[in-house]
Amino acid sequence: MYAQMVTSEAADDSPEARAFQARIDAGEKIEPKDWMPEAYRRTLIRQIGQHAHSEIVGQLPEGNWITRAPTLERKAILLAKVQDEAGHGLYLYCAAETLGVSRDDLTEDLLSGRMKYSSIFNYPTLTWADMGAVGWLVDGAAIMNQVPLQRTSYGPYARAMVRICKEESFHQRQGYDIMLKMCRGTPAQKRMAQDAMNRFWYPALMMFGPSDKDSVHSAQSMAWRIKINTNDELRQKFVDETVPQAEFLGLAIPDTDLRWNEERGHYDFSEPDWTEFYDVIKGNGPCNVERMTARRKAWDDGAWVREGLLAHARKKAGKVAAE
Ligand code: BYC
Repeated sequence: MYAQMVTSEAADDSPEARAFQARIDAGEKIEPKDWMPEAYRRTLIRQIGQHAHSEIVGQLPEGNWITRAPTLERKAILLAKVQDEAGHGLYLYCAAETLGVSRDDLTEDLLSGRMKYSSIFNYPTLTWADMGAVGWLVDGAAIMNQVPLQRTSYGPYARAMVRICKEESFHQRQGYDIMLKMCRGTPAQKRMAQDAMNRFWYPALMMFGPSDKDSVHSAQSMAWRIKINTNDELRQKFVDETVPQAEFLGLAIPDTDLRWNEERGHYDFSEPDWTEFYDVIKGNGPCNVERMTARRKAWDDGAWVREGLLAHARKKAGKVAAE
């Protein structure tokens, strides 16, 4: 299990590593068959694998509302969005496989708790307005993080991100559209929208990861251009872009310290509760157990499909060898 090996990004000063870093610094893409430091490969597997798991687990909170969408049109849109998330997971697992890890190993590492997935999906979706808040804030935060990743140094990851970002933009717009309808609806609908905003604001800020001073991997990942921006840079950008959108909706951001700072040219805002964040990523969030139970069940229920496909592939390979 490779997850146990991902402990540190050991410094490598070999001539190969120096030539590799020169390629990164020149903005070249690294491709699967190119030489790469072992720690670069492992960091990518960790990040791409966690990203893929997030897309797959991320289907659950929204899947919860497919049967309860208020109109046929909303249901069709939500269904398409959830299917898109499955597709994103598959592109990302394919990108991870080019680094020599199997999808089964990655799944086992997710189900055993050795690999993480985004903290945000451990929060419940309690009302239809949450579908608006998830699309607007969660996909909005995801895009903020993923647009720069289109320029990440590893070719297969960068190319997967191009398509994912196109689809995430549609997801964000559909979420905002739900919020707009609710905010212009009845007072009860507006209250639901505000309640969703109140519950999702800080978990959305947590999606960018711990503050820079506590981020373990950022420095090395940025030197390798696996990450393009720091966690705090992207969080700030998200706040700056989201505040005017909330104002347009007439929704209050649940942060009494939020205000425009003329000198910095940015909004000042309160940090999320980092104790809660670490608790959630350790497995103690409101829905961690439910999410993993659902994924385990899907994996176990799908065993016969995997076995059937493998038997078919083996039979076909045997036939080809005999010919
Ligand atoms: N949740 O050193 P740091 C989506 C972990 S979903 C859980 O800053 P790094 C979508 C981190 O892994 C969005 N864990 O780490 C899908 C590390 O622990 P390990 C998914 C988190 O990697 C469906 C430790 O904390 N997007 O798109 O440099 C519907 C220290 O952190 C989180 C991606 O995955 C978190 N929020 O930076 C809608 C984007 N944050 O691994 C939407 C790709 C941190 O040492 N990933 N941790 O045990 C990244 O850009 C980076 O991995 C992160 C973290 C910015 C998330």
